[in-house]
Amino acid sequence: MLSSTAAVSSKREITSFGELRRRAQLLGAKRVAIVVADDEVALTAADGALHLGFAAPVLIGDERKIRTLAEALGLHDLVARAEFVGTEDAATVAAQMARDGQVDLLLKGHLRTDELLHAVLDKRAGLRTGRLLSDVLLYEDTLAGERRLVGITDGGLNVSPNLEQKKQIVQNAIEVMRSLGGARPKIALMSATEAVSESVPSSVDARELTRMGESGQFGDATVFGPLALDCALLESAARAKGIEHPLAGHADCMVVPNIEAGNLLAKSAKYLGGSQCAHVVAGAKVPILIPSRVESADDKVNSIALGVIFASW
Ligand code: COD
Repeated sequence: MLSSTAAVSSKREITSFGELRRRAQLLGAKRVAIVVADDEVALTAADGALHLGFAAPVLIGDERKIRTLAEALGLHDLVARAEFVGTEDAATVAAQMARDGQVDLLLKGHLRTDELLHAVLDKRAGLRTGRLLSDVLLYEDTLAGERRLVGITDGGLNVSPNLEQKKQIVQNAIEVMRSLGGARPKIALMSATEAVSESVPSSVDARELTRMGESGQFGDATVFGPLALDCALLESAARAKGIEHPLAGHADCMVVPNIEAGNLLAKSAKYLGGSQCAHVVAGAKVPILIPSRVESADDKVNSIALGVIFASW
């Protein structure tokens, strides 16, 4: 990944999935490895991102199966223009290609998340950087009256993070939000209450992370909590509870206490709130996309756009 303040971060903040895709288009096609590519939705998304101009798909796995499925789906242009890499061990080969700079990001196809992550985390051949890997999901939020992309982390990887792991989850979230053009991302530390209580461990961790933020450990970002959901996203709720903080009601990204909370919150935004989504795993040598099997091709195109932007940041 380029660690620069290149074009994307200097531009206006991205506030919708339409804009996310347009910004990815400006960056040109990145090489997207589809890991075990004989997957209908992943192939459809790869085709979509190819035609939108921000992906050069590299289809990895059983070449005969991939071609047969893609042709059956009518994706003839994808078959003609994609690169094929035939292998029985797609996850290992994809990680190797990413390490060697032959692909720019990975998208999970027809395999389990943990199978892909084990190849990514392989000590010798994987994509470790020494940092924690964590997933940041975006949804379109309209609670404050205008549309914007809000993050939720980590509902995908880290089951029950300790304080040190949460610190890295916050750092990854800041990077992802900066890649969207947020100059000083506002990171909310989520709990069930705004009061710190020893009997609610997430509130104690939130207080420690807030102190770290105040002492400058997270650089140019506002990190604050504990906050409950209403006070993180609604200024009126924060005001009603007397919380005087510039972040309250305006969170750009919510750091949840554990995977269950993140998973429930993200799926609520999607299924109860009706938003599309996009998500990316940060902390590895390249962005990794681990969409769930039920996410639509549109969601996966959004995730590819996010991965392209994050890879270019
Ligand atoms: N970042 C960096 N390194 C990690 C991480 C991480 N998030 N998680 C584990 N590691 C390293 C450890 O330091 C260790 O060296 C090695 O990987 C193995 O760690 P274990 O034994 O703790 O973990 P595993 O091998 O049992 O599993 C690691 C997974 C990331 C695969 C696991 O945590 C997992 O399956 N997470 C949930 C993924 C998932 O299914 N999500 C979808 C549902 S929401």
